[in-house]
Amino acid sequence: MYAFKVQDMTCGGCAASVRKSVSRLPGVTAVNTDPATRDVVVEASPEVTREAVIAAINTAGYREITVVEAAS
Ligand SMILES: [Cu+2]
Repeated sequence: MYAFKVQDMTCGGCAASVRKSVSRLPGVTAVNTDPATRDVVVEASPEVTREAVIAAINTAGYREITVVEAAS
């Protein structure tokens, strides 16, 4: 699981764009986005790297990304 804060994901439209782009990565099984909290949480198989997820968020047009370390 990867978690990020995407500060420039400010509305439902942004959240949908991020979800769509990240969902396209092979191995990604779930993407949850919350524009109110700026949270993006991605469930993926181990071959999916954090960098690949960040690149997909960039591709959607969002750049203000910080990594949230998993609590577990
Ligand atoms: Cu928006």
